[in-house]
Amino acid sequence: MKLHEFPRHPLTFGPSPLQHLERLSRHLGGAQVWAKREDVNSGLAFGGNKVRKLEYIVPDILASGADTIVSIGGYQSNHTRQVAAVAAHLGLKARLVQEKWVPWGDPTNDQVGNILLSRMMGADSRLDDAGFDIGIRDSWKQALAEVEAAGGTPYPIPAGASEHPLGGLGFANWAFEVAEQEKQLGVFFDTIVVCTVTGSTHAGMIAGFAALEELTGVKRRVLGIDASATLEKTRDQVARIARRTAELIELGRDVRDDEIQVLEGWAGELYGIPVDSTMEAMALGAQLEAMITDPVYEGKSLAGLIDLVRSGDIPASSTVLYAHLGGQPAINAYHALWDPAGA
Ligand code: 5PA
Repeated sequence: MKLHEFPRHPLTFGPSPLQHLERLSRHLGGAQVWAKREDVNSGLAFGGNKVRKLEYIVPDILASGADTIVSIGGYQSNHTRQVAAVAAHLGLKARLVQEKWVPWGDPTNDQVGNILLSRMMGADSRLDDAGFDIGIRDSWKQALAEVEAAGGTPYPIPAGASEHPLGGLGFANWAFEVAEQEKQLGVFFDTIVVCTVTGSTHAGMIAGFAALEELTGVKRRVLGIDASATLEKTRDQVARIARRTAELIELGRDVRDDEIQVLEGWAGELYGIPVDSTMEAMALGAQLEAMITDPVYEGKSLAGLIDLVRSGDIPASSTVLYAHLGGQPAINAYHALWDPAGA
């Protein structure tokens, strides 16, 4: 099937806004930097990148007759909050496994921000001690079995919806949305910068921009900035999902290796723990543009963009698009980073 033939259940306001980050661009003194704001893409509990992925998964959820969506993430998972939101919106239940993905000492880490929102929306959110891993987890399989044993009908959505067969479609479509907005605004983004962890956001973009390249002959760079700190797993997952999504939307050729670029250098040692470059990027975004980013994902990809522009790897002649994928609710669990009294 071609991409536009896949059923899509609308959960977003429409195309997400594009914003020219003029003060940040001037400060960096190189490429023109724009943002596409998935952090304000929906009215469902602050939106974010998972809402877009879920637009293509909801028709399958509804067709399955399930009454409970079962998913997984860290304590401060944005993904599980968006699953809880979509479940509430559809009148379904959500059973969420929240693992201890981040060794972060804040005593409210499992109480505020995303997890608070999920609970407020009625999700059955349960903590699990397991550490970070983007793969398929036993705790998630067990939650599925428990829902069934209790007489429910579960619908499984793995971490970040990435391993779901339809998980790449939302951001494949994002590429076409960008192309449409470029026409309206008279701009062209030769480079896209996106945070990547479970992989289907970046992978979907790779498939979508490859399909666009087939139609127009125009190439661009889609740079994934690793924020997993488990680089090889993320790289494998991005490549696999990009190829799977390309096949699904009938790209008609293989995805080339040069189209799959997951860059390292900004994740730090551990998923979920900010480093100096993350802190500087978050401060620049907030203080120059009032654009709020989080220390787990978007602060790290913004740090990547800033360095690539400063070093000229993204040249001054470029117009670069930063995909802001959301994630702000988690900052509540990281308040110590800005506490004047120190962490
Ligand atoms: C997440 C993911 P992918 O997982 O599709 O690579 O997206 C990375 C990403 N930015 C980027 C934000 C704000 C994100 O929330 N979050 C996960 C979560 O559980 O929230 C899937 C890890």
